[in-house]
Parts: sequence; structure tokens; C-alpha cells
Amino acid sequence: MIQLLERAEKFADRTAIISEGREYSYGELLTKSAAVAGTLLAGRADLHEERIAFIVPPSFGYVACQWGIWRAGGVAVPLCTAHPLPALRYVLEDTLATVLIVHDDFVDLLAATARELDIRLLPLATLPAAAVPEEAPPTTIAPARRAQILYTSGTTSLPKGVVTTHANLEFQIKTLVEAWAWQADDRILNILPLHHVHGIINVLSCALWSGACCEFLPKFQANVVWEKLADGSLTRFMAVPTIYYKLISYWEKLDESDQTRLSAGARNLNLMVSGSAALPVPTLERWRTLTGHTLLERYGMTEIGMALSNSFHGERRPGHVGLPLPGVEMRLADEEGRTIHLDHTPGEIQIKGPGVFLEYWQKPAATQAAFTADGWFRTGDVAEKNDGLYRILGRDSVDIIKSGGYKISALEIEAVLLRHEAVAECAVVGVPDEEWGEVVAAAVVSPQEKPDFAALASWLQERIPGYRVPRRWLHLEALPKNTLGKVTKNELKKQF
Ligand code: MLC
Ligand code: AMP
Repeated sequence: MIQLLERAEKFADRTAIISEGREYSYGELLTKSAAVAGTLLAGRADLHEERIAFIVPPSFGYVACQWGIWRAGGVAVPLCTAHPLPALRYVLEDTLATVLIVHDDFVDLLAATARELDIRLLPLATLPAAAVPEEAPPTTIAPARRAQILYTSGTTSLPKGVVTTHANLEFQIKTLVEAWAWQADDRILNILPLHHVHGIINVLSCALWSGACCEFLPKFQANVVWEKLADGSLTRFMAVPTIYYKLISYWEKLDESDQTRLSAGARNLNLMVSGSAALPVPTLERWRTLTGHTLLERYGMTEIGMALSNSFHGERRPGHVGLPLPGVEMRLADEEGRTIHLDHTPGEIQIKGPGVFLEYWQKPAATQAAFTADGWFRTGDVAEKNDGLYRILGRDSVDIIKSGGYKISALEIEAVLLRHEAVAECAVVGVPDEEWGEVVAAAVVSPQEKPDFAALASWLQERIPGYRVPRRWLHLEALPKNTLGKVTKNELKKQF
């Protein structure tokens, strides 16, 4: 968000980003983002919230594009580098993007689509290193303007664009910087994708707000991450529970001397955070034994940024997500919408505050439905308060699955599956899994005697992101249904 750029002037000589083996200063970020903005503006004074999509792996280039778009008055639409073409095309069409900035690796994949949709394709490699001084745009953009659109899967079959303003993002960042005591001499490793809030806000933007340094690894690899955690250069690390699970599994296969070395190195960090999905207590305890760190678990969502957090200085209670962050208003509501004041009484988490998103992009009815009449955002997550701290109990919809920290809509997968000739009827559910939290599972009624599920999975892989492809399959004569003909998904889950 635009205030990040204003602050960056103060840190010009400090290292902002480490990527591809090189250090980049805040000053270099300002210079390059001015060049991106100048190119996007091409003589105009303001993009007036044109949607600018960009597909760039986590790197200096990613941040330069993000900041350049903001600087020019555009709305940043980061695309996932691992998504197949139909998923990318959906976002380009839905946002009505006017420009697509592409890293070299994606030019071939996207050139024809951009042409077809009449979107200007801007290869990252062709952007100038610095702006012509008279074209360098100012960094004053009103905080109430739209800044970013991220796509989230929900209880509809198509993902929705979550629009946040510069003011929303500023609040989401500042509340975390304050609660987790970010300092300019912090250094964090980012291994998360940069099309979701966990990577964009909690890791990258909190670091850059603070004058700290964010180091990118292009992809999660347990061995590389362990070496980085142990080499003494980092102060902070944040990840989803699946990543901690994978790091533990890797460590357990090492010989004793490597285990001792890596564990001792990791002790020196000042903060390790887990979020985006429930952190199983055994994972928290094992990690504490390995590294001495009690993971700080917090709770958030694309629409609101982070809302609840365990304490940086005080108690971090296993299985709990703490209390509302500074400035976040939160309540638990019962089914009639009444506020619950009692402990140990489950209710829906509802949120108000400056971090709450503006709207679902071009979906006024969905936006309205997401809020109560008196303005609370309905998260769909159920929690209770236990002896002063909140604990997440689950979601109110069986159609939302969390796998590897990614939110997945069962309805979206069902809608695609039904287009395949081997599928007459289907139902998708999330099945509990130690490593992934949940794995996607599909039950299929087929006109074929023996449907080929491996072939069906490959067919899906070309159409939807890989992590949404079912890992478990069941061929059924009929789906379990209630008297109204609705699939009883909780029954189905038991069959897996
Ligand atoms: C991948 N695989 C899966 C899978 N994803 N299997 C089951 N379920 C899944 N979800 C399999 C692949 O098929 C492959 O199998 C193997 O795992 C490795 O695949 P990969 O793509 O290389 O996976 P990897 O890089 O290891 O990815 C794991 C991960 C990733 C945990 C790093 O899922 C990830 O980055 N998750 C973070 C998502 C995130 O940022 N969420 C935040 C949303 S914001 P094989 O057999 O081929 O080896 C939000 C708000 C908030 O939630 O509160 O933060
Ligand atoms: P997303 O919509 O991808 O931003 O994912 C947000 C969802 O992740 C929330 O609505 C929760 O269901 C889930 N989530 C995030 N953090 C936690 C947590 N600490 N424990 C349990 N669920 C979480």
C-alpha cells in the first residue's frame, strides 16, 4: 500500500529484499517501482484504479511491480505462479485487467490469452531500470482508494475477488507490526506464495513497513529452509502448519549431529508464527522440543487480514488463537445474531475494524450477504472463549476445505468434475489429514463400470490448481442423501 513507499524514503540505504542471491535496498525498490509506474502510466497522471495483473515469482521484481502499480494509482492483482491457464484466465477476465506484467517464465503461457482478452502484455524484463525523472509519479494516493484484489474460494462455485483499500492494508500491517514488535533489524524468510495475505501482509509488508529485510526462497524446500533457520541470519519465520509438519519430518530423518546443529541455530530467532489453518497441538509441542520456540498461533482471513493472535510477550496457549489484535473489534454471535458473552459457548466469529475489506469485486449481493445488518463481517468460522482466550472449533460450512493452508471450495471442484464424461454425480469433501490438515476427497457416481481416477486427476490438473485436485477417490453406486435429496457430506466423510 502506498504508505509503504512513503516510509521507504527513510530506509533508502537499508537492505529491503534478498532474492536470487542479491541484496536490494529500499532505494532500489523506490527507483524500480517508479520505473514500473512510469511505464504503466505512459504519460498519464493516474491509472484511476485500473486493475494491473502481474505474474512474477516471489522476488525483488514482484515487489517492484506491486509498488509500481500502487504508485501509479492502479489496483494490484497478483496471479499465482502455479495456477493452470484456465484459473489465471478467470482472474484476468473477472478483474477486467488492462495490463498483465509477466515474468519471462510465463510469457509463452499467457501471450495468446492476453491477446484474446485485449490485455496489454508487459514483459518484466522490458521494464526500464529507472524512470525518466519528469515521468516519476508522485506517491500520493488517497487511502480510501482500492489497492489490491486477491481471489478467495468460498461457498460459491467461482472464486471471488476480495478488494482491499490502501487504508485497509495499512491497518492490517500496522496492527501486526505493533502486536509482534517488528524492528528495523529483523530479517524474515518468505517461502509462502504471494497471492494470499499470509505471504503478502504478514511476512513481506510487515517487514518493509518496519525497515526490515525480507529474504525470498522461490519455493518451499525443507532442507534449504532448515539451513536458513540455522545459519544465524534470520530473526523471524512464519508458515502454515503443513510446513512445520514437513520441517519436523525432515529433521527426524537426519543424523544426530545435524539435528543438534539445526536445532541450536533455530533457537536464535526471536519469533516463529503459525497460521492459515489450525495448528495441531502435537505439532506445536514437537516444534517446541526441536527448537525451543512456542509457535505463536494467530487467526486471519483474506477479507480481514489478521484478527486474533496469541501474545508476543505473554501467554501462547496451545490450541488457542489468543485475543483480538489492537484496533480489531470482534464478537461471537449465535444463530439469531445475538452476541455471546459466556465462556465455553460456541458462536460465529464476526469482525469490524479498519482492516475489513471494501467489497467482493463486482459482487454487491455477495458483499451485502457477508455482513450483518449492523455491519459485522461474518467469517463463517466458529469459536469459543476458554478462560480468557479464543479457540477455533471449525467452520459452519462443509463446503470449505483447508489443505496445506489453502482455502478450497468443494463446490468449485464439483462443478468442474461434472463436465467430465466419467462423472454423473459427485460430491467433494475434506478429510482430516495429519500433514495437510485436510485432503480433498471426491465421491463419484459414474456411468462407467470402472472410472479411471488417475486419468480424471490429470484431466483436473489442467483445469484447476494442483492443490485442489482430489487426493482420495471413491466410486459409489449412489451418493448418501437426506430426504430433501441433499448430499449428506458429513456421512460421506465417514466413508473415506
Ligand atoms: C501438494 N501436494 C498435496 C497438496 N499440495 N497433497 C495433498 N494435499 C495438498 N493440498 C502434493 C503434490 O501433489 C506433490 O505430490 C507433493 O505434495 C509436493 O507438491 P508441491 O506443490 O511441491 O508442494 P509443496 O511445495 O511441498 O507445497 C506445500 C506447501 C504449499 C505447504 C508449501 O501447500 C503452500 O505453500 N501452502 C501455503 C498456502 C498459503 O500461503 N496459504 C495462506 C492463505 S491466506 P507428489 O506425489 O507429486 O510428490 C490465509 C489467511 C491466513 O489463509 O490466516 O493466513
Ligand atoms: P483464506 O480465506 O484463504 O484467507 O483463509 C482464511 C481461513 O483460514 C479462515 O476463515 C479460517 O477458516 C482459516 N484459519 C486461519 N487461521 C487459522 C487458525 N489459526 N486456526 C484455524 N483456522 C484458521
